[in-house]
Amino acid sequence: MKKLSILLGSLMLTIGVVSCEQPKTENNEVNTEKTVSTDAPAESAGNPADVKTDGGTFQMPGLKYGYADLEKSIDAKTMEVHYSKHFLGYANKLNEAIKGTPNESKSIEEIMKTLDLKNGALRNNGGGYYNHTMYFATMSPNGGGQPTGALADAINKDFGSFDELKNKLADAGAKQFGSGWAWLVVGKDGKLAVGSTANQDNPLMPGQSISGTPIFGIDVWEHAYYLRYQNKRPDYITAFFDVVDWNVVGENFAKATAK
Ligand code: MN3
Repeated sequence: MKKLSILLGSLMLTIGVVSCEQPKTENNEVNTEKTVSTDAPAESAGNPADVKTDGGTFQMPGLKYGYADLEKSIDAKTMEVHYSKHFLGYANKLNEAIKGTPNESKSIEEIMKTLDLKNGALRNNGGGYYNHTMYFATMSPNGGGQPTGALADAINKDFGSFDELKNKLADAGAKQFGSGWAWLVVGKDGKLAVGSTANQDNPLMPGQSISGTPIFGIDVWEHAYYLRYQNKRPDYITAFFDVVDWNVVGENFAKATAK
């Protein structure tokens, strides 16, 4: 009897361990594999070029790649929903928010710099438009690798190395509480700096903990990564570096430092 209860006890323990721990790791692994190998092609039916605003000052910028082309880091469905639903929503609501106001004739950068933080619609949707324009433009299927030229020199000077910059960006993204963005900016002093902002705020807006001209931003809202990475934001950030187009970031750097 004693033997039986010990046997039963250890059996229950085994079941307990299996049912508690296995799904965690297995689900994530299965999801990742599934997304990469089978789901993605069928889901990549949408065409970014078909995504248009309802009219107004600001339009969708388009993508230089298809939704499924960044599969190594981000699944097609996430890309499609992010661009054709979230980004489009910000663009339409931004156009609504500025209709009939002096902001209609301003650039998005000017709108950000002169923003009244109490204007919630303009703050969220103007920020959403500016941030996502930069985000989607700095990704490429041929991304990854390292920055070159003047940007690489500045990174080495201001951070010590490219790896150190990546660590700082990953840290800023991981530590941002709730939804937000991790940024690489050129500060007023001409130096590169890393920080984060909440929601759709950005370093062009007044009153942020990091100030300057953004040249690169990582969207750390769950909608940017949840399908594949679930709660593992740091894994998404690590994978994101494999699709960063450092040439575009380099162009942003050149513009930001040209004045
Ligand atoms: Mn987003």
